[in-house]
Amino acid sequence: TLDPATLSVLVTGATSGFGEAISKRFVKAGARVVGTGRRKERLDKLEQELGDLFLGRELDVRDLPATEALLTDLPEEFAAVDVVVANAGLALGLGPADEVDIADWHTMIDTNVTGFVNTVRASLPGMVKRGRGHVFGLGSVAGDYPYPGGNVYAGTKAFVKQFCLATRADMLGKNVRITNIEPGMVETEFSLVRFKGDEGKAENVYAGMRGMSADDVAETIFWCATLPQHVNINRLQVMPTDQAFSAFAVHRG
Ligand code: NDP
Ligand code: 8X3
Repeated sequence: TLDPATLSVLVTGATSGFGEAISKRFVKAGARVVGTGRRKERLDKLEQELGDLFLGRELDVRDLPATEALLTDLPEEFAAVDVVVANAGLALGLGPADEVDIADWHTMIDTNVTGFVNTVRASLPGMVKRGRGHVFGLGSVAGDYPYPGGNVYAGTKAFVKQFCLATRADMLGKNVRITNIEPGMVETEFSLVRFKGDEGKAENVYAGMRGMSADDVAETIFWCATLPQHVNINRLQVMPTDQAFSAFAVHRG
């Protein structure tokens, strides 16, 4: 397996949820981690908690020049990024497509699609040059199974999936691995963001079931990243045991 202590990792969206747990998991194993997000105070707190192996950088992934500058301006010990977890993303709303606010759709597309490809595009040339790399895209079961109210969020995650698979084809022969992680329900700030701060609605999503934790997702990614370099997990779908599939819906007039 790959020695995690040799890895330099970039995690977008490290201020909460998966990104925070992923940063902690890699630091615990001795990797160097650059964690990004818009909330600087949370990055400062993580720097204090995790010490010299963690570097926090304020970044809005929608800003391509800032993303490119981040990659080129890293201190030497963090600069040779060989694992990128393009995790920053969000859902906004769960309403039907004919009613929701189109501004929310644009924010999701700008973040989950444009911001996501900004991160990947800015990272790939260095990895290809160094002949070693691994990119993780945070897809979702929402990119595989349609559900009411998923509309644009689901569309962005289907994009992440197909982009990861197609980019994997581009990376053939370059020793750069690409993995699309597709989690089901995980209790993070995800639903709080989706329901715009409504704590009751957010808590209801996970009420009475055993959801997965951000640590479960972090462990999954850590496992994929530390497999021997000749092994590429293309897609990994992971759900809580208490979540499964449903039948087709039928409208009877
Ligand atoms: P959280 O809301 O807990 O974390 C989201 C992270 O994304 C935060 O760190 C936030 O940082 C960051 N982020 C959001 N917008 C931007 C932006 N414009 N620029 C930079 N960073 C941004 O949610 P999760 O940890 O659950 O979600 C992480 C990823 O996993 C998302 O892509 C989500 O779609 C996906 N996912 C989540 C699932 C779940 O059930 N929780 C299941 C499947 C996939 P900040 O606000 O500080 O910028
Ligand atoms: C988040 C998982 O099922 O809430 O991507 O869409 S779900």
